[in-house]
Amino acid sequence: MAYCGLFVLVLLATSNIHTHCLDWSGPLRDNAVLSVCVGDDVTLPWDFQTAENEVTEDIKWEYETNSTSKLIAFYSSERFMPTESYEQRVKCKSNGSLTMNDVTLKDSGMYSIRVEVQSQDGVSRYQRSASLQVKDSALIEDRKVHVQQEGDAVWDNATRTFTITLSCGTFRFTEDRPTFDVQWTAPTGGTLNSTKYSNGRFYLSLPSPVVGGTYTCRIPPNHLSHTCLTDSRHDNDFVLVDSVKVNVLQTIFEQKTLREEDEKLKAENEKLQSAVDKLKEEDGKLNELLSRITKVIDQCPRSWTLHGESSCYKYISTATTWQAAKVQCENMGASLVEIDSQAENSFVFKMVNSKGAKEAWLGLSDLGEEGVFLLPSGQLPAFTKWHSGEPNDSSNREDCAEFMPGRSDFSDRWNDAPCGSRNPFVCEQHLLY
Ligand SMILES: [Ca+2]
Ligand SMILES: [Ca+2]
Ligand SMILES: [Ca+2]
Repeated sequence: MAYCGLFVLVLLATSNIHTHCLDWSGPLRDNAVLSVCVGDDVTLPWDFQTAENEVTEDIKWEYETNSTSKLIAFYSSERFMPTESYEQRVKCKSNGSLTMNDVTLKDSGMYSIRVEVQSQDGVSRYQRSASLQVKDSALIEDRKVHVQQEGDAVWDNATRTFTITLSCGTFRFTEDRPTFDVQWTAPTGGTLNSTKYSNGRFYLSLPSPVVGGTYTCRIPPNHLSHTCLTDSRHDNDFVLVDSVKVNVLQTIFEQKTLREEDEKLKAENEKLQSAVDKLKEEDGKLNELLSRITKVIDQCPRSWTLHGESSCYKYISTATTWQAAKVQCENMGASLVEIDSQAENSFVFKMVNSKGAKEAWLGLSDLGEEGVFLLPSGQLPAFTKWHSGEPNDSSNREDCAEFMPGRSDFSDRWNDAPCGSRNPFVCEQHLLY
């Protein structure tokens, strides 16, 4: 080589411009880098002309990586011969140049041609090399990005969200996994990330509220595949999401959900109501049972008489002043009888009348304030049955109420009498329950 270069210089200097040396006529400079995409055909344009005094003895085309060196083709008996592993893909294009069809990522590496020529000066060897960089062409046949909306909007009852899914593709990566993520642009100008990748398509979920407008998908510009697009104008595509349609759908779905929830609530309400009814029924049964139990358990003490559901009565025949009678009842855990109803009045009157009492004390007096009759408990009576003209506080000294069975005109009606008089009386004891 150095000898030949020097020879050319010498020839140029003597103005004798004639090729006495192998000439690389192809456009490719030595150690050039060739960029191609997966699936492309590539030409290694090492076209050369031998000088008049040179005869091609041998040509070898080789592929090299860091670890291996492989013969692609060779020159034998003035014929071009691809090696077995390349014979389907490699063709001689012209003298020295060759083409390789349908390149794959595995074809990346260093390619070289070694030429051996014979002249009268002996054997000369020439070499050219090129680096082949195969880019991952991620796209399908038409090498264009396609964006579309995936079916209708989907409403999720559980989360009450409304989703529209867009997809961008279809990609075919030489490895199974995507080597990049596409770039999505929202109508607002913001960028969005794909939520899923499947079978060559990137998916973008738009959650509610969905913003209507144009969504764009593109391959990242810095990715190698970007230059493998057939036309850079097709490096992105867009889809229009109709905001009016989305809003109408959203409203319809929300109303449907509300209706369903309403019906669910109604059903639950009915269930609760029937549970309440059942409880009421059981409560009634329990009350009935309780009153039966009470009747069995809560009986009046011996020598006391039950009347109504809640009181026991005892007639004390010993004539006593009203106040002493009151204390005596209290000492028995009872009170001087308090008449609360006509039924009780009749019962107590019959009791004292049957014992032959002429008069009998009742638990009612105006000792505290003249004219204001109170029960021993201090309460105003809920029921009274004074005889007409009574209470008359005769001689200003009548402050305690009594029955007067001895006076037939009084019947079961009441009179006020001097508290110091001595009368039989009735004590009333309330049953505890
Ligand atoms: Ca009473
Ligand atoms: Ca009085
Ligand atoms: Ca009186």
